[in-house]
Amino acid sequence: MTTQILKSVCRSCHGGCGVLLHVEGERLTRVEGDRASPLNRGRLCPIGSTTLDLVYHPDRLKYPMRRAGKRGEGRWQRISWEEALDEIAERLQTIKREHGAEAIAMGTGTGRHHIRWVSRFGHALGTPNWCEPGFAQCFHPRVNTCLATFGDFPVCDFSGGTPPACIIYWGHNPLNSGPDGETRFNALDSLDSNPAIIVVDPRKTRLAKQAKVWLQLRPGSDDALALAMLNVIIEERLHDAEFVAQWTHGFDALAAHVRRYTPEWAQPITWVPAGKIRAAARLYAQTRPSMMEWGCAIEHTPKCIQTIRAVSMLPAITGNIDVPGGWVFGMHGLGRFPSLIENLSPEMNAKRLGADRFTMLCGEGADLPAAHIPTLLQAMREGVPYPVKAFLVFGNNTLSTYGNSKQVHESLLKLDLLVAADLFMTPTTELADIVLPAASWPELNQVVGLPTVAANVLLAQQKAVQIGECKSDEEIFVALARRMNLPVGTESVEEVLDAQIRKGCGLGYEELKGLGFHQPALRYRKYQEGGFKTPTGKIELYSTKLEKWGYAPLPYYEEPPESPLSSPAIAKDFPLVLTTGARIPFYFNSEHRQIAKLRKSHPDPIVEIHPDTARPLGIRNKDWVWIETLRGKIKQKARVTDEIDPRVVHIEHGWWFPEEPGPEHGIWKSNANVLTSNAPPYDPAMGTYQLRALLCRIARVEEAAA
Ligand SMILES: Nc1nc2c(c(=O)[nH]1)N[C@H]1C(S)=C(S)[C@@H](COP(=O)(O)OP(=O)(O)OC[C@H]3O[C@@H](n4cnc5c(=O)[nH]c(N)nc54)[C@H](O)[C@@H]3O)O[C@H]1N2
Ligand SMILES: Nc1nc2c(c(=O)[nH]1)N[C@H]1C(S)=C(S)[C@@H](COP(=O)(O)OP(=O)(O)OC[C@H]3O[C@@H](n4cnc5c(=O)[nH]c(N)nc54)[C@H](O)[C@@H]3O)O[C@H]1N2
Ligand code: SF4
Ligand SMILES: [Mo]
Repeated sequence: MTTQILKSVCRSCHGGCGVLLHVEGERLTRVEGDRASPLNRGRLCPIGSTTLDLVYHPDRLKYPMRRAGKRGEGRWQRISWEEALDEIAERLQTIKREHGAEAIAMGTGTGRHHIRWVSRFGHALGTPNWCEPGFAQCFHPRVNTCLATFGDFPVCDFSGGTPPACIIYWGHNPLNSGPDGETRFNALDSLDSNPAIIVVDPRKTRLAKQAKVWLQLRPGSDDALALAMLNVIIEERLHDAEFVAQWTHGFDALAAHVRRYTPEWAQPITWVPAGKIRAAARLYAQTRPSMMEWGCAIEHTPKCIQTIRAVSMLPAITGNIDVPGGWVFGMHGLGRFPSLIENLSPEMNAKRLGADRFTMLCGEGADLPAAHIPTLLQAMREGVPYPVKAFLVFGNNTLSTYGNSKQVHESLLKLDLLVAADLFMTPTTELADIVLPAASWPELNQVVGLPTVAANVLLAQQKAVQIGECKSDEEIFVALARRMNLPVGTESVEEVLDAQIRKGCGLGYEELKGLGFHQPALRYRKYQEGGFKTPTGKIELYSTKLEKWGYAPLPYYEEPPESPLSSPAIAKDFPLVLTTGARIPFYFNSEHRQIAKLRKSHPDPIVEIHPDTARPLGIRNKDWVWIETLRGKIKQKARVTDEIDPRVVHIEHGWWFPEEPGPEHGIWKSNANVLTSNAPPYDPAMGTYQLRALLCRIARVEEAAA
């Protein structure tokens, strides 16, 4: 049989690695890294390498199903797509008629191929309520903050050929996780030129071991640390005075503001010695060009917008902006996605849950406004401020990755209609009324511009195989929009893709498919052509936008609500600082536990504990350990290691056990979000809740219970 080879792009994480899909007849036989791709040069990570095991996994959902017994009873009836779409369309029309379109909410997961299609369908339907667990907690706080500060979203210049002299990794471990919308291979290759490394991380990661300066901070104190570094750079006049004078707004106000935030002030807050803070600030400011690699760790505490603002000012005042080997703005090679938000009236936009408070998540300050999850869950549970009756989840294991899983469970049970599209049965799809079988990435057509927002490289994804009756999420939305006779959102998927790339770079989808990828030449110092896209035309150290929206125009320090400093009474019973969710190279968030080869490499959830903390509690390496917070208790397996501060424990997130019986599949055993809270206070602008830097206590699990 002849083998056909299709160029495509892996999307098992946020994506990016170029691949060659080998197809024999109807079957995908090999997934090979594409050596021509600038994002991976032929390499694939463990997850990408097991794509065939994902596509052909025996547990894949292959046809639509309707719940046969009570909700969550685990009894299902196979139905046709016709029946599934008819039933969903009819039930949505009824809810819309009786409660208004806003009573229907859409949900999805992080940065997937179809993420923008979820909000597009919601907007076509007329509802402003769509959400994603990362929108207030991951990446989008950085995007929206940078849009306010810089007028665009900066990314690391991995592709321009100028190596960085210094890289600072702030709460980010791209060797395990891959930066958002880039690939880990570029991050790995950037180490080849032997840059000076600074790491800000409570755990001694591989990068921390290689670092010139490792700042082992207390989780949740990133704002204090960033402010102290700004203090040192400005007080010692290590900033780029010329760039600052010409291209920033509010430097004098910032300088006066950070004078109080000395390294000596920061030491007891951050647990980092003042001398180390000074050393890091000096090294960073004096070694140029330098890259800032930052991650979601700074977005998992309330008040994240001000933390991000403070961290982002380090590259700004040192002039590492839009320069070779530094932070650069993108070429935006992909046109704007047609979100159809214009289909919502101003009144409907104002009804978005959270829009009354969180301008940078739900309103004018958001690149793409989304609903505030805790407010949405409350609307499901209590009908306040108005009822939400239906939730359509396309690619998110809600019980696993939203904060406060027990409350999420309670909220989902109150719905009239829960529809879930996924690759597999999960503890969340088990609660649905209708389950839809989604196509995985080699089964669908798409385009992607990476890094996300910047779109310096455009890649085409193409359908290589058909599995069962699976449909791509995009196709499901088009089919539903047509069935419901919606006024917009009914064009074919390929029409939308084609128009979007044509707008960005002039190529059509078919042409891009043939090329595999397209990389427009990167230009630097683009701000010289017309300033920064902010109200003042400069980088706004003092933010006129935040001020206008009623938020602090200069960054400040504030303790997370649950911490040894802010809640010493809780700390008496829960003395350890808990951080969660450092990424695992073998899994993407809650996924892939059913892929045998990956599971073999990382069979159990791991809690990291320092030997001095473990010993008095009788905890040895590989013991199962209870981890308990005010919200609840779970168990994970101990890794006793001096690579973590004795006052901190780290647990993994995303754990459930596909091999255990449904409907729960062990979701309550080791799930980090049994321990987290989604209660206020929230970030005033973004509505962010606290997923990390909480308080906990630990105990050995006795043999019988293990
Ligand atoms: N293989 C794989 N890749 C992934 C993912 C995955 O699940 N698996 N998930 C994707 C997603 S959704 C995201 S958002 C990114 C996340 O990717 P990253 O941003 O890299 O996130 P983490 O690895 O969680 O965080 C990096 C480091 O932050 C440290 N850290 C923990 N708490 C704090 C703190 O309070 N302050 C600071 N400064 N550091 C802290 C952790 O010890 C960890 O080493 O990765 C994406 N890529
Ligand atoms: N405690 C704690 N909680 C966290 C985090 C943390 O660090 N700590 N991290 C947070 C962050 S940064 C993020 S981004 C979120 C991640 O949260 P999500 O991105 O929502 O990740 P999952 O919950 O794993 O949901 C992904 C689901 O999509 C399914 N899927 C995969 N591909 C497709 C597809 O093409 N179509 C469809 N329909 N389904 C598909 C998978 O099988 C899986 O069930 O978690 C957040 N939650
Ligand atoms: S890093 Fe992401 S895109 Fe690359 S092979 Fe792994 S899962 Fe696929
Ligand atoms: Mo994320």
